[in-house]
Amino acid sequence: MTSNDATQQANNRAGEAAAALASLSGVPNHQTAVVLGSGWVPAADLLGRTVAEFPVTDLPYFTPAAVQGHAGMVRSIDADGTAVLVFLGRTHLYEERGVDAVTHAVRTCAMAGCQIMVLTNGCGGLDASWVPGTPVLIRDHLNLTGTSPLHGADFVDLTDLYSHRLRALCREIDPGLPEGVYAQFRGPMYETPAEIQMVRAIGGTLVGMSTALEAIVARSLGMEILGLSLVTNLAAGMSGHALDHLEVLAAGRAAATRMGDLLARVIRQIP
Ligand code: 8IG
Repeated sequence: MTSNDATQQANNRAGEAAAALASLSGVPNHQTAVVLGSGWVPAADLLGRTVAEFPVTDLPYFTPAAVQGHAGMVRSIDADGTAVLVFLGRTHLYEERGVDAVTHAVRTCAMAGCQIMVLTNGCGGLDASWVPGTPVLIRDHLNLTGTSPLHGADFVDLTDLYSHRLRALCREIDPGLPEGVYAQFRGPMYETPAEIQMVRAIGGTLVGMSTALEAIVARSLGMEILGLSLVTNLAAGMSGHALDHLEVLAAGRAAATRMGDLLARVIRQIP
């Protein structure tokens, strides 16, 4: 692997966090990792038996939660024998803590032993048939943040970044699940209608402020990735009314059961 000092420092810090996690949770290794984004946190309780839970800030190099609806907790779950590491909330690029803060949780999951990375988010949808509360499998992404989460000449292949195998597994569980292409913007502003037209023109069908940078790092560390979006609003200019963060949270609460059931079944079937 091509690596440099910055990569090594980020991975060393994640190694420290993983060691603290093992000692605080009493679980030496985890198998599957889940990041729960906007709208997905209410699904956490449906995933399995909680073995340990604490604020992410109990682990080295994590920063406090900055957004309503992002609890900033980490939970170790026993899902019928599978050790699942769940982050309730994430750090976003728009918090201006840099790309290493954005991807620290993903690196920590890899150092904790996870080979599967499940990334979830709440997002806007460009397909008018996706009513708020529709879950969508991420098939591919467009990184429109203007930045990279990798350091140095780390030439990572992103073909089949969002695992074909894991998407097929999800569709076995929930055959109606549509697929989309997720465009990550830096945020924190939502898009203009013109930007949504641009996304449509270049093949995007979902818009959000997370996931792509995390998926890139997960791939660079050899993990297999599943991306799941919850469409919580129609993208800007499509609904005839303005976007509202509270609307986003309400759509998540309403869809929590379907999301939780899907995730609970997926994490049991993967390993
Ligand atoms: I939830 O419409 C949620 N997050 N960029 N655009 C962007 N992020 C979002 C949106 C949206 N909805």
